[in-house]
Amino acid sequence: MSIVLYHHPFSRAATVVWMLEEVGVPYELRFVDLLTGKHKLADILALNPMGKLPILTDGSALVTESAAIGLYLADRYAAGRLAPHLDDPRRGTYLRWSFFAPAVIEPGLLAKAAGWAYKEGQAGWGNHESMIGAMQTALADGDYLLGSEFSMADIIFGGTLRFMLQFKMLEPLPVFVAYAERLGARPALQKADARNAAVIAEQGIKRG
Ligand SMILES: N[C@@H](CCC(=O)N[C@@H](CS)C(=O)NCC(=O)O)C(=O)O
Repeated sequence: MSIVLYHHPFSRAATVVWMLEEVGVPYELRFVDLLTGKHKLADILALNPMGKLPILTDGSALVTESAAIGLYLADRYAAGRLAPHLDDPRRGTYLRWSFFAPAVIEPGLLAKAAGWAYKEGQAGWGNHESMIGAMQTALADGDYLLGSEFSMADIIFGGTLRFMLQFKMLEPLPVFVAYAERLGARPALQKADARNAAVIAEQGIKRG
């Protein structure tokens, strides 16, 4: 099998399983035991010097960073379906919200939860209220970020939003909750949840 996902079900790799299920390509999951530090051993560091998951290999291609993995998979295997074509004007919106999740939502909500002191004009995530406002704007024009059409951007942005809601790091505004529920109803997400649950059972692991 050409696609290998280095995976642990309690990591962002769980969302990459959802990406792969939406894309619909065969893939192998290779379990890396984060709980016993296997991600800091030489074989993993050779793939990702950060010693972090997820890591995806596809033949000779190597991709780390969840958002980059999503964009890679959509361009490579689902162009025109999960990623607008390069000359499609919606490509700007697609990239905009795909980058917004790791660049703004993740650090912004972490900064708030941890009570970091920072200068709003210098931090790329700005202030909390403007971030929440931007997220509402992103979801204002339809069921998905591209309106009526689901795309990989919804997995990247929506996966982060769902995680942050689940761990109560994001206020449950009706627009966020409805979007999270819409995503939760997708068969590919349910298949991914089942696949992640099977690994949890197989490995006999529990959340700390
Ligand atoms: N920016 C990275 C973050 C990767 C990351 O922090 N992964 C966590 C699991 S979700 C990890 O491997 N943590 C183990 C560690 O850092 O020791 C991405 O989006 O893929």
